[in-house]
Amino acid sequence: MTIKKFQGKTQEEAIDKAKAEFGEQTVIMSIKEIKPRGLFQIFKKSTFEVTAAVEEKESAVDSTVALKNMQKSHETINVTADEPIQIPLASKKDIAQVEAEQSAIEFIRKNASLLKNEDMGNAERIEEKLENLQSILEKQLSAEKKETAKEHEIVKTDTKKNESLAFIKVLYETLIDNEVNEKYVNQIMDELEKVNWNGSSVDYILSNVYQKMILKFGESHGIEVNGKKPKVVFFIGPTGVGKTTTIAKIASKLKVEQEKKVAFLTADTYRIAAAEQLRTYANILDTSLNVIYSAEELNSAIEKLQNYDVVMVDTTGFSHKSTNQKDETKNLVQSVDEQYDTDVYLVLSATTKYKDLIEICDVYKEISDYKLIFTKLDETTTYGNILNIKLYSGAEVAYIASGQSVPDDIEVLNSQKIVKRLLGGQ
Ligand SMILES: Nc1nc2c(ncn2[C@@H]2O[C@H](COP(=O)(O)OP(=O)(O)O)[C@@H](O)[C@H]2O)c(=O)[nH]1
Ligand SMILES: [Mg+2]
Repeated sequence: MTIKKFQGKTQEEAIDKAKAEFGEQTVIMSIKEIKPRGLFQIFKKSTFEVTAAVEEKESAVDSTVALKNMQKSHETINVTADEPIQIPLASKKDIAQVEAEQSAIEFIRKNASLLKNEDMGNAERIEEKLENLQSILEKQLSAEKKETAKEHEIVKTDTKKNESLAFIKVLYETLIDNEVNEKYVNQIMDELEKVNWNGSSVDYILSNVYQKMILKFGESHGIEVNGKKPKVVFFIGPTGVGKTTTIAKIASKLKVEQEKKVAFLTADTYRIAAAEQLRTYANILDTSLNVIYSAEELNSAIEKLQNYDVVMVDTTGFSHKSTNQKDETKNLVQSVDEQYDTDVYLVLSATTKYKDLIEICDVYKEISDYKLIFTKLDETTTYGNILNIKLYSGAEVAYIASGQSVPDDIEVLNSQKIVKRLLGGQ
């Protein structure tokens, strides 16, 4: 499959351009209105951008006619709606394909609700669900095969293709709905093109995309304390993202679950209440807290903590536009003595806009390489930015936090859970 964008003054013009290049086989994946920007925007009209796809292999029957008809009246497929989806009939010739398409959509609705109904179970249960999807599909397909007369073979082959195409469209829209950046959605679809999806079962396509996305997330680890003591761990990031709360959560887990000795240092002397907030946690966790007022004090402070496993360093949050404070944090992180095993975590809120996250990633990269922690997943319904930023930065997403509760609301990223969620599960 090849995917490309076309622009036009009207939707029709953009679609026509797509057809002119891709031919009648074109499948319109999405239509986006681009509002004019700038000073004179009120005098300008919107333009339209169409994302179109085409299969490279020629097929005996035009398998996309029905799908395109459906798209004209249903820009998005509401996979959760209870009422059956009506597909407008183009001509008698297409009826068989339209029926096939309708059964495909019906089928996808069932699969989608299966994904949606499941709670965030453990990895095995997710795999189990994928297997369930497969067995449901196999039953449906074998039932179809039995009732198929020889003369209908072509249409049935085509039904499979329609199913695949419609399902790919649903996946595409689900990822976009979850705010996975279009660039990355197209990348995933391009990779799918390399496997032989054509006529593959819906379940085959789903597990393929699922596995590819899990590979994109890669491995995630919590803080590992194996090497030389103490390990020094910095938490950097914008104001209010949850650095201090995250430190308390992780420290508590390290202490209780791994019986590690944890000490706190804070360089956040910018706000009066900041050190006090960490002191409160230090008291609850019965751990030591030292305040450092300059980068020069860092190594002597760590030196006094030689019998601790981990020293967690809280820093002043700063806006990615503030160069002064960036330099201070950079000095601090870079002044740590080389003898210490060091980790730097950039803490980001999942509620921050994609564009700002990109800028934050860039600015904090000047301080150090980092791993990522996403907080406030409980405050957003779309997790696309976690994948976007993972792919943009190439950094490991180590932890995710989904609430204010210390220490419960944090965990090492489970890519299977996140991917399932991005694919429409809950
Ligand atoms: N809803 C929600 N709130 C969080 C989460 N993590 C931190 N917070 C809250 O965000 C606010 C700022 O947290 P804080 O740790 O002081 O942020 P810092 O300025 O980066 O140190 C506090 O009210 C926290 O309780 C989270 O995962 N979900
Ligand atoms: Mg703080």
